[in-house]
Amino acid sequence: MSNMFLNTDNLPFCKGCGHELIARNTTRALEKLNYDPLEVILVSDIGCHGIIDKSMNTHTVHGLHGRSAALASGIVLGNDNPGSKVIVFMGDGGTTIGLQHIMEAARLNLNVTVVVHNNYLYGMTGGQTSGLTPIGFKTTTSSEGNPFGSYDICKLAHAAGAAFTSRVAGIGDISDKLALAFSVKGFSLVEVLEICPSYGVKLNPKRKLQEIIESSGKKPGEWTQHREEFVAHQTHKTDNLFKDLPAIKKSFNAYLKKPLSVVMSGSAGEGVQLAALLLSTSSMLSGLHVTQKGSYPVTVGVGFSTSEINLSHHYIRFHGIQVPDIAIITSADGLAHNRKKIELMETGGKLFIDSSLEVPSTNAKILRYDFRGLGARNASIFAVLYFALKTCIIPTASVFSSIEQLGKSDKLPLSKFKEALARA
Ligand SMILES: Cc1ncc(C[n+]2csc(CCOP(=O)(O)OP(=O)(O)O)c2C)c(N)n1
Ligand code: SF4
Repeated sequence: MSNMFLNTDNLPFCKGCGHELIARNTTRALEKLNYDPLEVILVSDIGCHGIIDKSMNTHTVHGLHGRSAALASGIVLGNDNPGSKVIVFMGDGGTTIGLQHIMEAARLNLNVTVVVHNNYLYGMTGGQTSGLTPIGFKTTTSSEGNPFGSYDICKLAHAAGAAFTSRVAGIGDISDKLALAFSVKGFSLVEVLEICPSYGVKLNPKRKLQEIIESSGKKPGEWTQHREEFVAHQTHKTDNLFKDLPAIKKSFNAYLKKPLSVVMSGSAGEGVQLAALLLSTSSMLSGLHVTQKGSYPVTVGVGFSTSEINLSHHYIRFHGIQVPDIAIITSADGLAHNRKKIELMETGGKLFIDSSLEVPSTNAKILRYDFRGLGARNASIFAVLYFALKTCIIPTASVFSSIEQLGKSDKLPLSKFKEALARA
């Protein structure tokens, strides 16, 4: 791991992509400025640059295409931690799509830094022309070379009122240049120029970055002006959203040697999210820290329903799960949605799977059970009890207690569950 801001050394970009240089130099700049990762809020946009967020130890928010500057503006206006730093990552595509949002943040001089990853085209969707593609540059939608000139985003933001803007060639160590922008009180924007190896280099094989920069007429530079940053005077503070939630008191003991990641998946409408909540609650009743994240299609009543849960004796700073330690699969929808993850599971992992399902190839230990035999809507909930019984990580009593505490005792066939547990 290269520094405290990254949770991996293996960044997700194509080989030679300038986005990696920006990501690494951003983290280096933040280290130089002595930021704690949890003081930094990274708002990423749609595009290749945005896939960095899973690798960051900072707070991350993934916005809609072109809207990340607007999201960041809202965060700055609502956040009353003056020590925090809000950074926006955008591609040249998103910058063009959301130009007005950048102008507004610059006009108000909000305390945000926008880092424009200008690789002169839309990377993620196959290399189309954007408003920052220079004249003559070839893209998949302008095979003869872009016939139009590009926006000068630095000068536009400067004219709108940005305290600081700069244009930088994405070569070598640019961490000081980024640190300069991050230290500005008010709106700053850094446009980093790069070429996407997968499309830009292939479509413009003889051209080098320096030459493209020269001929584009948009050379590196800095534009500053003295303006007071805009600080919202909050007239009303929102109460802590957790204030009315009852605290969960430790009443059981967990047996867990190291942090554990669990993926639970079945079909929408079959109680998977409730089962995940029961696993989370019973784990907290057993003294563990827990994160829980649900995902399902927008058509909430059909298709898969998945929940990712992390359990640990310690504070959990990263809740992403790439390959789970435990997978609990109760239907064909859940299996289809998680097949790849299951295939990557390692020896030592455990796959709890309904006996009606075909078992995918995996190194995980297989535990089959007729969960659906207790009724489709009870399958995932009983699977949580079965997981507790077979792993002894949390006691089954903690699961029954969570059922009671969440007011679900009348709705679930508890005696049927107990009988099935006695037989299992
Ligand atoms: C509003 C909207 N329009 C289009 C898309 C499709 N889309 C996804 S990524 C992308 C290109 C991103 O290019 P850029 O912003 O330059 O970032 P890069 O991939 O180069 O990092 C597009 C057009 C989308 N997700 N949302
Ligand atoms: S497609 Fe281009 S922009 Fe996207 S990761 Fe690969 S090199 Fe980078």
